[in-house]
Amino acid sequence: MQRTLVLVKPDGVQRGLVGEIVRRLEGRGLKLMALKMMQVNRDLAARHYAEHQGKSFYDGLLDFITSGPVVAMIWEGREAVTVVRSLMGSTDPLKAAPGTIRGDLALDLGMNLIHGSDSPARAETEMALFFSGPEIHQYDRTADRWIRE
Ligand code: D4T
Repeated sequence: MQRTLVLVKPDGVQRGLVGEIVRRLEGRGLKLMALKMMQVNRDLAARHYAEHQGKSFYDGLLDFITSGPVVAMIWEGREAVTVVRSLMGSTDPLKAAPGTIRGDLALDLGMNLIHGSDSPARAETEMALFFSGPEIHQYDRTADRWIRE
């Protein structure tokens, strides 16, 4: 079963949207495997956003993601990477469809509430950046027989 890393970014924590975002992911049927609130330091931010190094928005992006606590999560489910990305909506909230997290709750590219891994390979890298093995929970969820055929 596929897993993906999700971050509620500092704007989502400050705006009290952690519960709303978790509710949407849980409601879809995704399974929560790990969750913690944490402060992202500059080193972790640089490793997480390494692909953007050198771009015009890179420094601001690091300032933003380190500006307050985030809530980091691992979610599991069929095609979890794609499912989470579709629930998030487009990177630019102005282009995100209504019904998506960004399309319903955000306005600005630099304050887009949520991160989700953009490929299964990135998900593996990012999960290892944010979580150690014992923080990831293995458990049976009784509702799964009503979610998965
Ligand atoms: P993240 O990585 O935060 O989940 O966002 P996305 O996967 O949807 O988008 P991304 O990696 O292309 O961008 C990372 C992050 O940078 C901000 N950003 C992006 C920005 O401030 N200005 C820009 O021009 C772009 C492209 C928003 C998300």
